[in-house]
Amino acid sequence: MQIDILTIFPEMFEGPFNQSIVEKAQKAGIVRIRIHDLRNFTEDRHRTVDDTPYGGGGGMVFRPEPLARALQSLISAEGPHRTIFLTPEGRPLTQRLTNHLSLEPHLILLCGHYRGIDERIRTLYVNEEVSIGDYVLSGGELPAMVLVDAIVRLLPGAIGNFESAQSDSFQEDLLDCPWYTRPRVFEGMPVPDVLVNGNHREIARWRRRQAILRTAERRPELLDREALSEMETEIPEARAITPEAPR
Ligand code: 9D3
Repeated sequence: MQIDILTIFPEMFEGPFNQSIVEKAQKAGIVRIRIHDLRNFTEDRHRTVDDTPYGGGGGMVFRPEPLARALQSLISAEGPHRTIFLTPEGRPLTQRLTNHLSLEPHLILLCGHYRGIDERIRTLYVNEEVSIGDYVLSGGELPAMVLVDAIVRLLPGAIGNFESAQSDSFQEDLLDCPWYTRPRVFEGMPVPDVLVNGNHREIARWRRRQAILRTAERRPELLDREALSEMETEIPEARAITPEAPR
């Protein structure tokens, strides 16, 4: 997969992409990530990326020409691409969207800013608008890093054991169960007996039950009909927590 990121703050990306899974995936040739400074696509002496909005109003707006020049240079003749604009007005990022995007051969990420961008760039060049949640950040750079991290770990070979990415929390709409390691008793708190008894069928049942209970308590909206019917038959406590039939 090829990922191109267009930003006015290229230095922000130096840390996160040179650590852990994303770094290893790049070294293994699973993904190629390139960061591009929007200012390199300006043609004036002051490398101006923004201008005042038509019709007045407070802020500034990214000029269309440097954006178009940059995006055109990133669109490759070889294969298809998808241009994603990170903006608070985008569709909320979910695991489902991440899964779809991980199948794309070439993503171009455009980082938004409080300044906004000329609407014609959205119409002419942007295929998808994505937000990472309903809170205000100072730019689309951190959201772009979040999106890249979520996608790259799904690419075949990026995680030693691909099974672990597939069975993750949210992949199946359930929160994770509690986990324990040694010592057997920590600050007076013992590890649940079921986990040390060695009955693996019983352990699997306990973990599933804990995951359902925790989901019912913390994120009842995640429980689908299937989990609900399992709760109703096996775990009446969870039924009491869940307020309404979800979805
Ligand atoms: C006046 C409306 N503001 C939106 C709430 C303007 C505005 C503020 C901050 C527009 C953009 C930004 C910077 N944020 C992003 O570019 C951004 C973002 C975010 O703030 N939250 C969640 N996801 C994203 S993706 C890009």
